[in-house]
Amino acid sequence: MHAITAILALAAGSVIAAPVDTVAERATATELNTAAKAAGKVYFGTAVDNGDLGNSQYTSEEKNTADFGQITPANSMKWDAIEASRGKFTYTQGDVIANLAKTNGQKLRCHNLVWHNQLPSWVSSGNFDNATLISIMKNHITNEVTHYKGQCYAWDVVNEAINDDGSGTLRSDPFHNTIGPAYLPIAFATAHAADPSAKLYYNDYNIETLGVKSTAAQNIVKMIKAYGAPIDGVGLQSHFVSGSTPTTAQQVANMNAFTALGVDVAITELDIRVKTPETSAELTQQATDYSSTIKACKQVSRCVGVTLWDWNDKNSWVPGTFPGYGAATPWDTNFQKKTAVYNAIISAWQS
Ligand code: 9MR
Repeated sequence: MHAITAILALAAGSVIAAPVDTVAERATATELNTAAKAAGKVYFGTAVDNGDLGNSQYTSEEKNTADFGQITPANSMKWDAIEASRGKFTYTQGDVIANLAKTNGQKLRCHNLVWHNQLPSWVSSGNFDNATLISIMKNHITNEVTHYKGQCYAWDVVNEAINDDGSGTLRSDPFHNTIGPAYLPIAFATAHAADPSAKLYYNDYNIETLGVKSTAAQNIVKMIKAYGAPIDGVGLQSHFVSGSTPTTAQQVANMNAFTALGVDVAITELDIRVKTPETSAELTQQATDYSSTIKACKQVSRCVGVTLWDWNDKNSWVPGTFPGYGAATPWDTNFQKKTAVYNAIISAWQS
């Protein structure tokens, strides 16, 4: 009991509840989400993919809210899953993840509404004119955001709109090619109208340090606001490579450039891949790299939380996309915690 409380309790001749002792609370916050919250964050979370839910080892950890206070559907809320053919909306798989969040008491980051990838061919090859594509995009957003109204802490409204070739230009995709850059503010305004209380994010990769692509993302924030549309945050995906992960200071400087524009930031898809088969030296480096990123979020008050993409190496997208790399998450392929990585994350929240 707190010393002063003990004295008061003695004086009153009865035991009264101890006040919250922040120092003690921090010391006992030894899981990923409890530690993040003790550090003042809204959540620590993970991507969850529908195809992985058949495994009981997966589901028992996925719903462990001490580690994961937030989940993001890895695939089942994307355009190809929701509106595979024009005007036909299918929410079955997305609802599975939304219901998991509800049942387990986890926040839901909804992902995503407008993206050049996982876009059905009726949209990507439709050759629609400007007015028609605007109406298709608005209809998709309105329908999906309305379906999940009240359930999404945040929506990734537009995903990966910027070219990854160092040019800082907007991608050549059906939305940009047909509607022009205005598709971004139109998408944000439409999402806001459908669920005014969801936080609306622009989400991208390779925007985690200052540079051409980060500047382009900052310009997107400015443009959306200049059009009079709302934007609440920027998602820094953070798909990193161990040994070349940006330093805490680099990530903090970058986060500050976004928050100076009046938006939150979140680390939305964190994983740190290593060359496989991984050595213990590489795993030690990986623990340091996880720590650098968590410390950056800790230091920036408007960094609201961190999401892993995914939480274990068995279900991670990395080996399938980057041959020769893997082991990118804090749990191994047998769902065993990598203690060094896990503890590095906790210590970083407590630093
Ligand atoms: O994790 C997702 C994987 O299962 C899909 O095959 C892939 C297809 O594009 O998308 C993955 O998630 C991506 C996310 O939606 C956006 N940022 C990059 C992620 C990894 O590719």
